[in-house]
Amino acid sequence: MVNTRIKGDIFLKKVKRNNHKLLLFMVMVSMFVLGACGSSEKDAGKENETTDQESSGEKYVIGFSQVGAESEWRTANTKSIQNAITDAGHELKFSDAQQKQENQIKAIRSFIAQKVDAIVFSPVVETGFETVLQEAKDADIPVFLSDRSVDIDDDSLWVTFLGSDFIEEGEKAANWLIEEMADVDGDINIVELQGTVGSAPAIDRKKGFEDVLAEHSKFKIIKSQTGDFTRADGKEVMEAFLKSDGDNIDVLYAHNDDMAIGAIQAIEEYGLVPAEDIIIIGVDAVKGAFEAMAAGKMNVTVECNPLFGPQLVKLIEKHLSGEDIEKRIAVEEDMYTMDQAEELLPTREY
Ligand code: GYE
Repeated sequence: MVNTRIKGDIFLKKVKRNNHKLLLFMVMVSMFVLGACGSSEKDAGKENETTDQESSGEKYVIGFSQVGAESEWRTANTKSIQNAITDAGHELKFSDAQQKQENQIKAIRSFIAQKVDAIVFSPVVETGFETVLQEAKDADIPVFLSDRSVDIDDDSLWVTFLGSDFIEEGEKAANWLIEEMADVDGDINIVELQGTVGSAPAIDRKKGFEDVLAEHSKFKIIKSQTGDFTRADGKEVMEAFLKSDGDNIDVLYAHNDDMAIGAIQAIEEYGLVPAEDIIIIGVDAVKGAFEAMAAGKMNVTVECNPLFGPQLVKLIEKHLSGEDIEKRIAVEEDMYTMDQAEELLPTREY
């Protein structure tokens, strides 16, 4: 039987499982439409608007150790932070770690040796940075954790962590799926593409998703493997999933949109219809996901806003001019479904 999509909020989708064919109507949830503007660069800096006047006007040297260039999200985040630093008149020392921890440790040591005024650090993984962060502290150089956090007990090793709540993102993905599948009886088989092993977003997006689904026994995660947050790996791992589980897969949960987009290609090459035969859930809400959703190939993406450069720079200026700032600052986020994609695509900033 061929699936039929009805334009508008309601569409018909077929879910295949254990040789049974089930039909279900799904009401696309429009409550997520609220406040799409939460992701704008302007909003990201809103919290600290008043500090504009308070800022001492001093110029600082800021070292920025970035994870890499693995995704659309990362590219947008790098630009946002670089521009915010230089636009404010500060000097930027930038290092791309190419997703390798040892490169980050070297970069931070080099920033310390150069006696920068502050270090911005997006840790590729959560563990193994105690020693180098202690070295920064001993040298009296404040460290600002950006985007990803570390799993270290001594929180005096950094000033603040500015980034998203990844557990909440995983929970949002699971809650959307529960609602979407409310009328389906029987097992729903999920494959999961994890982000970089040991990274905060991979650990937390997995946990948030699993914890919510644990209360609903029909959801089964039948395969879960890393795709390292890249399109190429997302495609390759999805190919392997399809090879072993083919027509049994009902849902793909990808920890970022790039992996989802790579997987969509694998699904099409395998001869299945993405977003119909297999429901596709991504995270980030990058333009590529909006394009895939507008083309009817992806169902939903949970927003993770990378445009917090201005907010971060204000925090650095505040701290260096002696003001107190909170230890944890979250970025506000939303989520978007296929039916919103065409309308919102032109307004997306990343
Ligand atoms: O979701 C992914 C990127 O740390 C939030 O890293 C970030 C994640 C983002 O590679 O696309």
